[in-house]
Amino acid sequence: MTDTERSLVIVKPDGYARGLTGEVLRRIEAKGYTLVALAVTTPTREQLAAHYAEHEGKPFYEPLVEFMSSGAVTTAVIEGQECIKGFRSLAGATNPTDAAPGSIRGDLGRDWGEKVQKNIVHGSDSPESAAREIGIWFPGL
Ligand code: D4T
Repeated sequence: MTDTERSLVIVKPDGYARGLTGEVLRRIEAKGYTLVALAVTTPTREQLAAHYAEHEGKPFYEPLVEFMSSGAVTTAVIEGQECIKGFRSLAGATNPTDAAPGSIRGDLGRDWGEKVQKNIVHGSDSPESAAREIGIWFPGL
């Protein structure tokens, strides 16, 4: 059996405000992943600067930080074999217009014509990102 893996999931301010936290968590649990940690918080700019360091300087960076700090989010750590890849598959493509039906973004998201894509969820993209991101949002874990 391969080692179990953890991923950091965020239900972004658009998803939280639309009452979609339960739906996202339902899909994670229905897939079979385990919820290891769960919190509701309003992200600080410091947390977001650390989380999105790779995007600093890109045209969508400021709108992204503005959007992500605009309200409450749900943060979660999930666990299971290959859950990083598995959750990104559940989430669908970054652009909700392109995201396949059946995925979170494909079923529940759309383009709102804004400078940043409000795409409901974030999921870590590698084991290294997951470890770094879990340290930002759940320093006690
Ligand atoms: P996250 O990181 O939120 O799970 O999204 P992705 O992994 O799917 O996408 P990302 O890191 O490349 O982008 C982070 C965040 O920025 C928004 N974004 C991204 C945007 O508004 N316009 C863009 O062109 C890109 C690439 C959406 C997600």
